[in-house]
Parts: sequence; structure tokens; C-alpha cells
Amino acid sequence: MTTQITWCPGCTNFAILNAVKNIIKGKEKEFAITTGIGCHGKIYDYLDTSGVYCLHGRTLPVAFGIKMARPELKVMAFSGDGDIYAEGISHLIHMFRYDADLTLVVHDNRVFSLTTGQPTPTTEKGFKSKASPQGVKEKPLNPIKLALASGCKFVARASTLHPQQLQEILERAVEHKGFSFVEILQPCIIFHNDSEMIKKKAYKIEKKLPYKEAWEKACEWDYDDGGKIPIGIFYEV
Ligand SMILES: Cc1ncc(C[n+]2csc(CCOP(=O)(O)OP(=O)(O)O)c2C)c(N)n1
Ligand code: SF4
Repeated sequence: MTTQITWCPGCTNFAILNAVKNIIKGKEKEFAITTGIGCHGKIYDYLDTSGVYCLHGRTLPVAFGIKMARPELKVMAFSGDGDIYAEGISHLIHMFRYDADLTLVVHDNRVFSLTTGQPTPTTEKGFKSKASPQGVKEKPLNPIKLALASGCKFVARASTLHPQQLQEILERAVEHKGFSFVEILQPCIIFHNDSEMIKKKAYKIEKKLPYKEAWEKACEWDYDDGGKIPIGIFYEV
């Protein structure tokens, strides 16, 4: 049973919800989902599938447990950037190594949105908020580089501003045998609206890349100023 939607009107999470709905439509019983805690986690309430609404940062170990117990299910884990790159980072690195057959979907809005906009590991330097009044001092984490360096065999970046491509990437990720990692740029229109910057800088990855070129592409944009933003599948083996 689905519940009343409490995302802000116009929230870019709707693009992810629509893509996932299209993918699982008519096959709801073949899927199980897990989520972290945050705005992203509400996707659990809006999909008609079985699953677990997990503790903050723990979407992956629970998804892994479901996959071990019910290997015939397609398992999708949802997370926010705060959820997986801060609280859940150790699970993520080990999941890259374990290569369990499940898909991680990261709604990366580059802030902790549900708790009103504190910076996360992917927030750019200089970002001011109630929790960082003098601006963020640290260089952001580049999750694409982390995935490639950790041996992940399906590494992709999508964007809610490119919904058709987003759905295609998610479809490929779900079909992939092994762990698939989809980092989605999902601007929070209330606390971190970088939609214009993404629109201006995004371009599509057109061809399959060998590892070295995937790494070079991942380095083009380090979640800070400068650089074009490649969107697509960086690496797939
Ligand atoms: C262990 C723990 N620490 C902190 C919180 C408070 N908390 C709830 S939601 C949230 C922010 C989630 O941010 P993110 O994962 O980026 O998801 P978003 O809301 O941006 O989708 C935090 C810090 C919590 N629920 N549990
Ligand atoms: S706070 Fe941001 S991410 Fe959360 S529902 Fe509103 S627009 Fe969406």
C-alpha cells in the first residue's frame, strides 16, 4: 500500500521515483527494496514493493541479507549522500569488494536534506549553511573515483535533470550481474539547488570505456568548481 507523498512540490526525487516505477511495473513481486533515512528514504512509502526501511547508513547490509536469503529477488538499495557517504561509507567500500548481486541508487543532493541542509561528504568547498556558517573547508569526496578505486564493476552517474537517460541507466544497473552503483545528481530545490550548474556542465558519456579512460573521466569533475560533468556509465565489466 502506498502512502501520502510528503516530498516538497517539485522535488527532483520524483524523477527517480518515476524511473523506478517504470522499471518494476507489473513485476513488483520480483523486487525487494531497502532505504536509508532521509528524504530519499520516503521512496519506500511510494513504491508498492516489499522491503525494509533501514537505520541511517545501513541500507546495504540489509539489502545484502535479503539477497542471501532470497537470491531469486532483484534487490535495490536506496540511499542519500549523507546516508551512504557519511554514516554508511564502510558498508559501501566493502560492498564494492563483495560484489553482491544488487543495485545501489544514491540520491545525491549534496546535503542532509531531511535535517535541513547540513553539508555531506559531497558538498562543495565554501558551501554555507547553519552547520557551516563560515563555509565548508574540506575538499569533497568523489564517489565515482572511490567506486573505481575499490574494484566496483558497474559504476554510473545519472541526473534527475536527464530522466530518460536516468531510467536507461537504472535498467542496465538492475540487469547487471553483481553489484551496480548508480550515483544520481538530485538537486534539493530547497537546501542545495545546483540545477543550473548541472544543466550547464553535464554531457553524456557516449561509449564504453576501458578502466584507465573511466578513471580519467571520473577526474573531470571532482564535485567542486571547474570541469564538465560526465553523465552515463563510466565502467561496466
Ligand atoms: C544514526 C543517525 N544519525 C542521524 C540521524 C538524523 N538524520 C535523519 S535524516 C538525516 C539526513 C539524511 O540525509 P541524506 O542521507 O543525505 O538524505 P536526504 O535527506 O538528503 O535525502 C539525518 C542526519 C539519524 N536518523 N540516525
Ligand atoms: S527538502 Fe529537498 S530533497 Fe527533501 S523533499 Fe524537499 S526538495 Fe526534496
